[in-house]
Amino acid sequence: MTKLALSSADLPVFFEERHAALAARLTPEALAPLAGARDAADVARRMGEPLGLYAHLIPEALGGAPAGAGRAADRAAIDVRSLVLVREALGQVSPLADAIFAVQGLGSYPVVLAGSDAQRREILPDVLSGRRIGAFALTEPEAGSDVASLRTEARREGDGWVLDGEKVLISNVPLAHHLVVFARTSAAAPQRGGGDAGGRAAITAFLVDSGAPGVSAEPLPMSVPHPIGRLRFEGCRVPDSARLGEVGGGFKLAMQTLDAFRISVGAAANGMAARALREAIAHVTRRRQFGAPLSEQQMVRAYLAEMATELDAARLLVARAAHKRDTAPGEAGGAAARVSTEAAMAKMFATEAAQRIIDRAVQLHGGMGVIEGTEVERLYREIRPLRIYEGTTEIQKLIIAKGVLERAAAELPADEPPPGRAP
Ligand code: COS
Repeated sequence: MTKLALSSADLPVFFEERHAALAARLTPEALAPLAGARDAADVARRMGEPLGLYAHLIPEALGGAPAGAGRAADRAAIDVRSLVLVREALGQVSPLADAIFAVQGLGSYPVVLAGSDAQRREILPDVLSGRRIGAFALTEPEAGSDVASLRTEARREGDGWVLDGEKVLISNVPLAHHLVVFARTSAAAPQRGGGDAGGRAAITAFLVDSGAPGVSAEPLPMSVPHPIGRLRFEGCRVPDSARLGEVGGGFKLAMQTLDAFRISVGAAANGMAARALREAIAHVTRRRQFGAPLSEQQMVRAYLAEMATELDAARLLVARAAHKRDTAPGEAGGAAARVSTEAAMAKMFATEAAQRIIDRAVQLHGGMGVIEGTEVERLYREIRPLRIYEGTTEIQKLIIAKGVLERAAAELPADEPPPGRAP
């Protein structure tokens, strides 16, 4: 492999010179130590040093990469287009590295966004170097898509909090040094669908050491190499200074984090799809059947046409969402613009398209496509979790529909009835 397929080359309108410089550093040779590696701890360390990839998760003021002109006032500025390029590259070279990188982001961005100066200084320089790995402990056995119904409890006791509950399907658990834990801080009972003081408004985030007394972890085996596990909190005592942001601010913090990182899930899917397309092209041009290379067959060409078009459409949606997130005027105080709808479109379309593209690549390989260890067989297993994690395709559809309806309502003249309603 001489070059990786990265969007900054094909879609320069969405990217800047510094992105081209980053893309030039993301070569197969530079990332070769990650390719095929199965030791998650080693992969996690290497992405810190020597590769320096975690710099794209940390604001420039704390030693991270610059987020571009006009973002100086935003103390939480990270550049989502850089995340897109890194994850497109990792998706092509090592989906294991990609997953660890993404969760390092989920486990540190809440600190970037809402951490006190002390928390930021304690955590982020070590995240940057890879000496510290983070995890994002949101999902529970009874609260996956329905975040607002989570049950892990944080009880006020003295000048601190006591955490009790269980988290499951938490990536990076076997490696993580710190956990961003979302817990219920109100006495009100959780309610399905949240939406009131018993749901969203009762959730608070905490920064918890994975080795703290009262925390236990258990790995869960997955169908692909991926560090993931279960966490139990039993009388886990933390000081109030472990709180991340406001009491009751946890739901919004989780959503803000997911908004930024969902775009990059689409990018990882595009990387895996690009790799599958390349493998498929190599195979059909080499493999001869009926006296000619497979690539001479019209049906094979139709597959290639669909795969390439879907991949380009996905890359456009991802680049659009990332560009808007990085450049659109945000909230007062310089915070990034909200791009929930565009992020959900990018995540949903790219992951679904990648699944179809990789499935076609398997089909084009014939029987070899299902032999364990071939590239397309591995990609077929690696792509599957992306349609689920950081919000399922079905949840993305809810977010998109809500955004579209809100936009339509906002554009209506005041005296017109909402769409679908009789005057
Ligand atoms: N930035 C800032 N605020 C946000 C936000 C964002 N990106 N997203 C939501 N909010 C705010 C909303 O503005 C709203 O606040 P107000 O009540 O003050 O208006 C509040 O949060 C609730 O938002 P929303 O109405 O969209 O929430 P819903 O309860 O309707 O839907 C879903 C929530 C289902 C979309 C959410 O629970 C979700 O994303 N679930 C999937 C969770 C997930 O991805 N899990 C994987 C875990 S990580 S592997």
